[in-house]
Amino acid sequence: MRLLSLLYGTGSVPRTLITGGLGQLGRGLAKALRGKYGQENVILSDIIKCPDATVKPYEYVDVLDMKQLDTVVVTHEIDRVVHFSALLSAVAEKNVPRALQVNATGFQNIVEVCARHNLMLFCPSTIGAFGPTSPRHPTPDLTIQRPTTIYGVTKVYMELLGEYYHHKFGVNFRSLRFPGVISADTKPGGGTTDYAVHIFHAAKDTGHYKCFLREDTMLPMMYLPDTIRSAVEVMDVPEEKLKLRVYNVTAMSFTPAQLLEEMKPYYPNLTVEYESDSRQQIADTWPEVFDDSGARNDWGWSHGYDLPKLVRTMVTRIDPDNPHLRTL
Ligand code: AKB
Repeated sequence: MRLLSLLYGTGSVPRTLITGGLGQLGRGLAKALRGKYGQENVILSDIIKCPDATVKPYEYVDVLDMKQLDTVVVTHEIDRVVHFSALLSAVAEKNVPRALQVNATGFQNIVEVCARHNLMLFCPSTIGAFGPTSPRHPTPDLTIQRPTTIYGVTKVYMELLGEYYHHKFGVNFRSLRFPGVISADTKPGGGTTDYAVHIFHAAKDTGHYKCFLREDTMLPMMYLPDTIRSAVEVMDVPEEKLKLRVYNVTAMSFTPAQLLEEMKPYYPNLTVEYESDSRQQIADTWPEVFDDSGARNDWGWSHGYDLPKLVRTMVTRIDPDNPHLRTL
């Protein structure tokens, strides 16, 4: 805390505002940051009613309302913003105007507020920021980005606008391109990689899963605690180590068939039928293997969970009475 006080002023530590904080990533990141900086120094926010006291401090914040953003930043003396508000790939395709509002206008508002109040800004990007003309196996940090989804288009806009505000106005903008994020306690909200979470619940509840992607669809993935740690780490990287403002990060790549194979020892009777829908067209344009050597070399990123460890941990969290956990 003493070093933090030197950095952020006497007796103070960085105060963080998390937007879209009640989605898949917000609570986990808030917990990590609150452990590091103190409960009162991390403000979760979203546009739904505070669900319970454990998420507090909590504020209603609509990222489309500039005045409200200014007010919350000033009132809570915010130093950093983690901007999670966004529509994910599949839901964004179903409501393009809303995706443009939340993902593009919402980010414009946030980066402008960060410039105005001199705040650090972390905003995640995604494998979805690449498209059919990008190299897919592996996909490097710097390459062609011509996504064909509105989600991807708005995320490329976010990356470019963040970089522009960095060089034009000095905003300390940082971003990581996340792969599919697999979580046990929180659910993803309408993405193309969601099958890799749904299958664990279906395995426990019914023993059968209808997968909306083909069995050979390879996508990069990561377990939530690794995702959160990568965000915490990149916000702390000294400026001189950052060669990019936006880095790829990943942990593994697998197909639905490979995930099923890894789950079989825990669920020998699990059956999966494959019936691909519109999400298949999205997945077919995304990276299969993500090259995150930039993050590994420049600031020491390393993942903690590979596929076997991910599967065991998910089964332990979601289905703690699974009898095979004791013997495997
Ligand atoms: C999605 O599938 O839309 C997200 C992502 C990879 O960004 N999980």
